[in-house]
Amino acid sequence: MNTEQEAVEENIPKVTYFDARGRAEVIRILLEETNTTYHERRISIEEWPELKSNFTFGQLPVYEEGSLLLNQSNAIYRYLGRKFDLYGDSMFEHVRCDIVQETFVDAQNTLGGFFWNPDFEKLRDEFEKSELPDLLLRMQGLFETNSENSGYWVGNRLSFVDIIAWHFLDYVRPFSLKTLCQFEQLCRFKELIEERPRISAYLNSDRRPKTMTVDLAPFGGTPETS
Ligand SMILES: N[C@@H](CCC(=O)N[C@@H](CS)C(=O)NCC(=O)O)C(=O)O
Repeated sequence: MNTEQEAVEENIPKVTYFDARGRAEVIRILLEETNTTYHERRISIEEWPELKSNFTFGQLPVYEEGSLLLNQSNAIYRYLGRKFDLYGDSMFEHVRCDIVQETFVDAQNTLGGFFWNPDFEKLRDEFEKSELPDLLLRMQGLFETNSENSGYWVGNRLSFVDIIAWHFLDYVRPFSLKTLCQFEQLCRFKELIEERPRISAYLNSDRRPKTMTVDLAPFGGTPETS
């Protein structure tokens, strides 16, 4: 095992986040898929208040690679997309990656906001019946506009936004599998990603955090909801 100093010298990526999947999970999966050695620092909720001020933005995730230190999860995802050539093959595919990413930022904010809503239990039936199917229908509509019809969101090969899309769908799964299953194309896509050998190995490993969110969230912080 490399020491932290050796990791910096060797430019080994280091991901700092809480002990949950959350916004770091796309980063972890991109590193796993590309067979990249990486280190993690997982901060507990108890130790966070004391450590928060050590981080420039006071928030996580933080991604380090040698002297590079990056904040803002979506910028980190784009960086990894460029670094690993997972950002489409043309100008058009590049902007389609951006569109898909932005769409999932909106969707993730909606779903994440709902999972953290103190009135979650009061609102869950209505959300499941109307808002969630509307959201997934719009997603499936966007998925269908990939002219390559390849099973991926952009062009005919994997891009970083496939991992973002997968992560969102995997966030929906414990909340309402039955709603997700109504969207056959999205479910087929989800399986396609899960069948990739390195991703499958990661998903079934102890490396994967056990829960979607930290246990402060009304939904998502327990193994039963993950
Ligand atoms: N726009 C930022 C938001 C980061 C963010 O909200 N991080 C949360 C965890 S998901 C956090 O650090 N919360 C602890 C805090 O704000 O004290 C990003 O996408 O990275």
